[in-house]
Amino acid sequence: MNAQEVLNELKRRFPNEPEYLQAVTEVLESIEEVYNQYPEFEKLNLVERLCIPDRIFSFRVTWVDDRGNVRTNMGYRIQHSNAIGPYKGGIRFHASVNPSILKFLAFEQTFKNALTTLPMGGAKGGSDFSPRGKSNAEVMRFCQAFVLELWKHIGPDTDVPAGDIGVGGREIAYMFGMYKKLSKEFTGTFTGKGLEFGGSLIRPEATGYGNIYFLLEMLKTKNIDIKGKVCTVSGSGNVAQYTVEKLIELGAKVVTLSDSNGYIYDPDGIDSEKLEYVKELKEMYRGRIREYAEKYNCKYVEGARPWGEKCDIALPSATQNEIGEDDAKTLVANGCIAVSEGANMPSTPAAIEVFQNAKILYAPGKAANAGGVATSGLEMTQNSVRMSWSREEVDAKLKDIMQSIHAQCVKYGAEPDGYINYVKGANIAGFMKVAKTVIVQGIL
Ligand code: NDP
Ligand code: 2IT
Repeated sequence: MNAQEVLNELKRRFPNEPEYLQAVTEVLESIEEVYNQYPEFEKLNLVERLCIPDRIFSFRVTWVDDRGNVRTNMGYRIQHSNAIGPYKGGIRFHASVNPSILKFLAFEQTFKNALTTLPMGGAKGGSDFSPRGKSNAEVMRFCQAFVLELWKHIGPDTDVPAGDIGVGGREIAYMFGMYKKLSKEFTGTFTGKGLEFGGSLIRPEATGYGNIYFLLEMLKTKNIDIKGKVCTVSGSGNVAQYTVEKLIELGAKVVTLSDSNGYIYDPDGIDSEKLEYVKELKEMYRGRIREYAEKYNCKYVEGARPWGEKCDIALPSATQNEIGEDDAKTLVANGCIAVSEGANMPSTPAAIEVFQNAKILYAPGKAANAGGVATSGLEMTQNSVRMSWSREEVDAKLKDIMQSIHAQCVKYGAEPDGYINYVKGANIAGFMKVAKTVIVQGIL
């Protein structure tokens, strides 16, 4: 089967998995040209083998809420590929989690991890449990119940989970604690751990910082200075916060943040003091972004995303499909020159087409947000040698990795007119690395 036939077959077999099919379609369309140059791929059925995960675990998670009621949620771990290293990828806790979303994330993770230059396979897991509105004790009991099932399938050289939406330092610590108790071993099986028990400096910052390091590389290709640029950021969680932190440091002006209820617009720009408030609001009080607008007396728009606000650079950092075709048209019409994705697959295929047709700088998540998992890889290395590197060392390595990912995108994505198609570049570089490895390891 050629790439198009495989895609049709996947559509027939998994009709109820739109996010998975969306991610697969994007990759297969952009590798088709290269794929056709390798006739041996077809006989080996390589595309199908790379699109279907190695295995999927699903299980019931049973826990007790604060009122003594017994509750259930679904738990999942999708191990997509361990061709180039142990399975590696985050855990998402959000009411919307389902197999299609986790399959798209595990698939993307495999090629993203290949781009990092570090030896990591791809995986993703999670639950339809939402930590929002739950007490600390409830979150702890849920995390423990989740790991009671998950622990059998993970390990420092098998599969190493980390955070994602709804899973930050608090959840990782609870999961790590339970894993340690069950396995009777203190290992680096989770990344994003607290600094006191094996975590790496810069891991919390890494996805946001990495996205800006990637953005700087893109801007450099056009000799554009980031200083003074107006930026819109969506989300207000881990990725959004450290994206804003780096932008402030570099002299850019961030005017928006959001959560699932709405967005704030602060025309004066979010400064360091306001950002500290956001971090406290989100991490300690677990409040809503609306409260920012009340405190700083600025605009709050309920039920909307920030893409209608005029900006030079947009940094989607919340969730998948948060920029639709109309949003993309508005961004371009308002003079946006660059979109760099902190979130995974935040732009719909139609939105990506708008950005590329307008020839603006556009970086897909699997390239731009790879700094998070790359620094997880650095955490694994530090755990293996039982050492901790300094902030400067980790930050320098993160910068190097983001520059290397950018170079791979340019190598495989530069078009005859000079426009860099980062989607094509990232997909070809990631896919070819995994594909060649799968071939030499035999039919498995
Ligand atoms: P957090 O849980 O810390 O923050 C998520 C933010 O996005 C919150 O503000 C949340 O609002 C908002 N959000 C979540 N779901 C939705 C939704 N359905 N609609 C609108 N807003 C939503 O997660 P992260 O910052 O870690 O993750 C953000 C994105 O970055 C995700 O796409 C994730 O996959 C990706 N990513 C994360 C990495 C990491 O290291 N953490 C690495 C690479 C990518 P609310 O509080 O209302 O839910
Ligand atoms: O989407 C991602 O790359 C992450 N959520 C981070 C995964 C990791 O293993 O650090």
